[in-house]
Amino acid sequence: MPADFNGTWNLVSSENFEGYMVALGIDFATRKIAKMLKPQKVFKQDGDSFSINTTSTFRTYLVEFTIGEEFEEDNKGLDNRKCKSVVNWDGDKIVCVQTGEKKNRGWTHWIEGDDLYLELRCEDQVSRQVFKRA
Ligand code: VLP
Repeated sequence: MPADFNGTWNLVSSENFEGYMVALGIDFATRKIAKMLKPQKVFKQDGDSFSINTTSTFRTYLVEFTIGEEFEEDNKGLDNRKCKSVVNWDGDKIVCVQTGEKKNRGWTHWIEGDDLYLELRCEDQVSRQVFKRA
């Protein structure tokens, strides 16, 4: 049985989100707003099919994918760069590789206890976020 990410998750802590946003080239004014946000993630998972809807008072971002199937990602409302993305299982973690202009871009999600973890990577920056069930 693979991990079950289904549910609604609220951000409770964040580390080095600023460094990640700088690496992505997000402007100062947008970073100031973005780092105050407490986004919520709604995961819908049916086997290997996922949607992750990240919502906040400022912006919303929806990504839908099937494990192992490459897709075009537009990152609209984030850095607006397009990339080719693919998500795979690594044990009970889901690991996304986002191939495009930015080196070493991607993210990993996993569950530990009752918490959802997210590691965001871009170039030499890593941000870690923790979410709790709503
Ligand atoms: C953009 C960069 C903040 C900052 C400005 C907008 C949508 C894994 C994955 C789903 C992400 C999180 C993206 C963070 C990009 C910050 C608006 C924040 C709320 O999540 O769950 O694609 O990539």
